Amino acid sequence: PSFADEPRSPNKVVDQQTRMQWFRDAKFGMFIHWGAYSQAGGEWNGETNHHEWLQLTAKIPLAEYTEFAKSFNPTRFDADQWVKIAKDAGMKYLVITSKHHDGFAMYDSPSSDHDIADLTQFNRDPLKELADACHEHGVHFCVYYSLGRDWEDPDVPTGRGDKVGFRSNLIDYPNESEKDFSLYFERKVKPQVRELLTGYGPIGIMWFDTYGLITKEQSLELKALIRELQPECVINQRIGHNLGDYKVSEQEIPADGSYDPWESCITMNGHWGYNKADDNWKSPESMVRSLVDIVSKGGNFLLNVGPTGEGVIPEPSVQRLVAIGDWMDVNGEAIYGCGPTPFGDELGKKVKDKSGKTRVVGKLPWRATTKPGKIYVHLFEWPAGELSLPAIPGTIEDARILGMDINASLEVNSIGDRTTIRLPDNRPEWAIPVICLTLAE
Ligand code: H79
Repeated sequence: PSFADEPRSPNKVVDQQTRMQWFRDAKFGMFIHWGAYSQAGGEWNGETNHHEWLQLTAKIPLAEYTEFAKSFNPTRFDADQWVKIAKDAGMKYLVITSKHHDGFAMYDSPSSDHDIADLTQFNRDPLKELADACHEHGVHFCVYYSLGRDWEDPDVPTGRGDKVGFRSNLIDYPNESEKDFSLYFERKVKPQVRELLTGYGPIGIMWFDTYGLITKEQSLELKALIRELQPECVINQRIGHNLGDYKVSEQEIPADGSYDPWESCITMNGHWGYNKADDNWKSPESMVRSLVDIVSKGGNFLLNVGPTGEGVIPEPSVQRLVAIGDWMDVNGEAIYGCGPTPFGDELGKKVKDKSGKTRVVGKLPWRATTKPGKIYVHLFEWPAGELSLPAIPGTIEDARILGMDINASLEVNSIGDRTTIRLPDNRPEWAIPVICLTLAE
């Protein structure tokens, strides 16, 4: 595919619309939380509820965590296989943790010795292998970078949101008055962002996390650096100060799609990083439902996997991705390149209850997506007999269920300002069937 082969053009001016086009069309991506912490599988001293925050939640001093990181040896890691799993699920981009809050870089970083190359026996660069596999398979390669937290760096102040005494940085570097975020920014952030944008080919997104401590000047400088090195690279809003290209929603789907563009990042069970004790897996159907809900509100779905310390994507995640891929094989045309619902009534209304909390009431069990000449109605429940829709912006030429017999056109009737679609008695055997409405020119 052309985007992967095309060399980036430093300093070229790329307008926002052009930069965001692939992202808007892609809709579905894979988030990968993988680092030294993955080895523990969430377990430390008998406690099993840890995750990518292990260093902090288990209160491990930096020297001890560094020793632990040295044994990271993901011999079963196969970049090609990971990218194939993502691609077969219908995912168009992949975001990998290049450095999480522990400050441990998952690539050979010349500006830091707290990285996989300097600390471990694993004599490979996972990021390079993933970047190459993505580019070969036509998947946009994207990078997560923890900006506001780095528990290895002596100069990152303890953030307002962190409980005092709970934070690793505070354990190892307790003297707050000696910390200077700008030293960290110059010494580590800028060099590493440059390394990522110059050593791994085209980067689809620079996905920053936690921005509480960065100044507006620093966010601007970081943005300018990215624009200079890879003008086509998309930047998420967590670069700080509202300077990103799109907004991120974490572990939730907004009630409506009032931000544009936006993305929801969500886990498959209760954790981002690998936790071997967490069997609380979401069903494939609920994840397809989330994807449809998000796309009907104009957003993207970034769905997370947490590979093991050996480098294996857990089997329950793989199984679910296969099932999602089966749905996408039939219904992908109602997802990719689609815009939000032309209706809106189905999303319900926000109301404030007595305690002042906002709730959404009156949601309907279907979602709609659209592209020129088409409206797709995704059915969360199968209505008995017929489906009643609000006024259609156009005239329906044809209605049919994606994946069903191509001759099975459905009967459409207009009654007042509503449209009804007669459904066959036998529903399709798969969950969330999609009705494709073709509009007259
Ligand atoms: O990378 C994932 C999280 O580790 C990261 N963002 C996503 C994508 C993240 N950084 N900050 N936060 C999430 C919000 C803070 C959550 C907390 Fe907690 C809840 C901090 C303390 C309570 C989770 C549970 C982390 C420690 C205990």
